[in-house]
Amino acid sequence: MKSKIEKLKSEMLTVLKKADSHDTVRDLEIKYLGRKGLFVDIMKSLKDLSDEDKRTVGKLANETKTELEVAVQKRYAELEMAELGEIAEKEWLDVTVPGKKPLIGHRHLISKFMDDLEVIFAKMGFAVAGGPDIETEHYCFNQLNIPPDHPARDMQDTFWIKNLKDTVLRTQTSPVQIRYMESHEPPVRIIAMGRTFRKDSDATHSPMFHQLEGLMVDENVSMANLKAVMTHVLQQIFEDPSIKTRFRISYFPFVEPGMEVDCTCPICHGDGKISDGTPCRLCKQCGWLEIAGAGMVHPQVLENVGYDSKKYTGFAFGLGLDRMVMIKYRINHLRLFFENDLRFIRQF
Ligand code: FA5
Repeated sequence: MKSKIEKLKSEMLTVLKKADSHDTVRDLEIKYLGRKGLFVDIMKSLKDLSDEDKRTVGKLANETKTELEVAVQKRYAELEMAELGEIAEKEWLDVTVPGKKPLIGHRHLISKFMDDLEVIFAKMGFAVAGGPDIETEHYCFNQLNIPPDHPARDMQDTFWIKNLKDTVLRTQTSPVQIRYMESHEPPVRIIAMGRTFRKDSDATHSPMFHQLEGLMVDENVSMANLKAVMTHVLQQIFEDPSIKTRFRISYFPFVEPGMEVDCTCPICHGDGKISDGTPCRLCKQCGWLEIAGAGMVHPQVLENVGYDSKKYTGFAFGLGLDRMVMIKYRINHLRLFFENDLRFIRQF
């Protein structure tokens, strides 16, 4: 019996030494020392021995079992150390190497321009409102006096959403006027900025562009207020107090009268030529730049949202933001804004 114990011990120690993974050691532990293991078989057969042998052999068996248990734990520890050593070898790092500087991005020129506008308008008491890019025909056209058969719809040919009835990518920020007035009583003094979409594409027209809508409604709001606001805002945008504005009659179905707002060219200051006498290319020598659509809110639009058009009047305007950024930063093609060429973006 003693030799059986010794044999089992040396056999287990031999295989244990060769075990090279945690799982293999675990398998050996179960095979030899587990509840149904080979050692238990030996313990069971002790009962057939004489009392004297039971004592001596039993003692040997217990000692050997303890010895093997210790050997198993030692092997686990050895394997773990080896594994840690391997990780340390593979994954070492030199803490003295200078760190890598993360690339810090910045806001896109158009987003920055929008932030600046928000500040300019906030100083005049305008709050910021918003509306969805995907708009219903009801808000984008009908409520703005542009029914389905109106020719003004042709000027804003746009993208209709398949499978969503009467839904378009908004062609203008003007629907925010309606949404805001429907949920607020006058006085109203808001701007709304965001993406707008049309079926357009050339150097000064892109399928996606940005607009800023302005709306002020109260008792006694007049054209004089519109002129003052537009002039002040344009002087602030171009950081030039000598900028002048002019208002030319035009047509938008949701304002009456409607007009185009021009401002003096920030390069030639209205002269048509720059200081050395060369013709101004930005304004094509005319001295003026077309900047916005505007007008007094049509009484029908006020009635559409439940306002009393006898009591309240208002003005509205819509600025094309991309064009303004092009003028301010002398950028010659709209495409540059959306191509994501970092050489362009990092300049601003
Ligand atoms: C409008 O969109 C009216 N909603 C503006 C308005 C608001 C009038 C409130 C009256 C009262 P218009 O279609 O002219 O108007 O567009 C306004 C500006 O958007 C243009 O002056 C132009 O700067 C810009 N714009 C229009 N289409 C494009 C385009 N495809 N790409 C870039 N900018 C564009």
